[in-house]
Amino acid sequence: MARDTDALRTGGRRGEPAVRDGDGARVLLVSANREKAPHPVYPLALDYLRESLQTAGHRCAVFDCGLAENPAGELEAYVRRWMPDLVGISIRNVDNSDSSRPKLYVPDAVEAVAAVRRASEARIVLGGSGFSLFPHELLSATGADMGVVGPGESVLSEIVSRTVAGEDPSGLPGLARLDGDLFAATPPAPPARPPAAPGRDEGLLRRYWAAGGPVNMLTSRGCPNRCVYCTYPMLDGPAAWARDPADAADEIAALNARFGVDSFFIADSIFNADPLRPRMFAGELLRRKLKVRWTAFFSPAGMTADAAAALKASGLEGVELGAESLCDVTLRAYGKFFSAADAVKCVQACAAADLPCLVYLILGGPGETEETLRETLSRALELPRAVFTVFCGMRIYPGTPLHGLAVREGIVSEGESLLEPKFYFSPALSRGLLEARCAELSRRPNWLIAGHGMEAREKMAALFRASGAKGSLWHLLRP
Ligand code: B12
Repeated sequence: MARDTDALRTGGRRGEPAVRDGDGARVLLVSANREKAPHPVYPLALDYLRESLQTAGHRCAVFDCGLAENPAGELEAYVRRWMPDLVGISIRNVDNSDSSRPKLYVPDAVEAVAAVRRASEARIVLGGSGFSLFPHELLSATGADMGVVGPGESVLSEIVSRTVAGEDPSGLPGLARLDGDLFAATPPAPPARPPAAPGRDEGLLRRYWAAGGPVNMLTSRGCPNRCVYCTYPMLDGPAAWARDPADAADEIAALNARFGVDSFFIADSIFNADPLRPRMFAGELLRRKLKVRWTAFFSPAGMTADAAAALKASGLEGVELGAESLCDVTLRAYGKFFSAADAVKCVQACAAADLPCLVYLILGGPGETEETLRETLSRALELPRAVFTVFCGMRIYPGTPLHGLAVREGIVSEGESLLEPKFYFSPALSRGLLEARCAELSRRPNWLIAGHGMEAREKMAALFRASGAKGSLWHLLRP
């Protein structure tokens, strides 16, 4: 599905052959993501990129592979008609981080680049979280001209301006290139402070909302933590910016009034990294008397029943809790700064406020033993009214402390590519035992365990969505 966003604004030339305007370049932004689970995710990155390109005087169109029936064919045809000067392709996911049922998305990106190449000689620039984690591998797999590691909004518009002026973009922050076997990348830019709210692509937004997933938005960027396996601080920087909660609430009010959207996913790395902001945000929503629901990723430390009640009153429909383990030994090995008691208190606080809570667990990572696993699971089974989402083994990402550990322990070798996912399983825990425990737990309706009956659950969720259910659905599994 494609949109010329200028045409949306002016009612003009969608799909017509390109006519040189003399006022900036024609940039096509492509989202390569076709994943529909747990819900189709609106390509928010493209709004940030488009906003900055249009501010710099360039003309933008958007093509979303996730909404196309025949993505490669439709993209090729669109490029032939729209004739972009440069094409930016966003690669959000490379795989689903699931050791038991790995799904690889790189072929979708390779297909998108090939489709553009068949239709045009336009420069192709890659970006997105998936690209940022594997720039060398993805430039090599796709043959794209260059890519941007990290936040792309200011860099992409600079690349476009320089490219149309016939200048070399070398040296721009995060610019990655592959020349023969020679890979070079400059350090990424910190995420630029965004506009109060990025302009949305109306057509896309309506289609995503009709598909039923919560609509995403950001209220902050950056992650101050250093969990051993996690990519967030690399993707977002340590603590980049936080919007005024009043601006964020205004964005919700505007999307609600304009599109009728009433379910939102705050896509911040950790929504309560600053413990004061959630209540300020909730206060702003309450002040506007909005009838909306929202969800976000929370860290356990500091949640009280009072805070949970205040957040619930503002429309928080569920806390997505990044606990990962409920055993202090394992939490320390995972690089967490909170304790098992913090996580338990957080779930209890949510239950006391009748606020649904989805607890994320990663079982079998570094430091896990039979004993630590038993401790986590017995605590989990005592938690009141929680839903669990469980991954077994840890996806190893380049440049993380886990990667270093995996090399030292001989689980992966030093220069080995991790694009095809590799997982760390604690050598001190039997895989058979872990599997057996997961198989048992997966019979409980409130335990979502990767590799254990998830296809059936995803089908069920798709049926619910087809019958009009909107927003996050996991809280329907709450005991
Ligand atoms: C929120 C989130 C979710 C939510 C999304 C809810 C929603 N409705 O939005 C949920 C929980 C549903 C989810 C699900 C999944 N997620 Co997720 N998610 C995130 C998270 C935390 C934020 C993503 C986001 O929206 N960021 C805000 C936008 C604006 O940033 P951005 O997309 O990175 O774009 C910027 C840059 O990348 C760059 N850029 C982007 N595109 C382009 C293009 C060009 C040309 C250029 C130059 C630059 C550029 O500029 C943009 C603006 O600065 C990231 C981790 C993170 N901190 O980034 C993981 C992350 C993207 N998810 C990931 C994964 C794997 C998934 C899943 C496949 C499964 C899973 N196991 O979680 C599913 C897939 C869902 C789908 N349908 O695609 C991985 C992807 C890496 C990988 N292994 O492939 C990440 C990076 C986390 C991780 N494990 O490291 N996710």
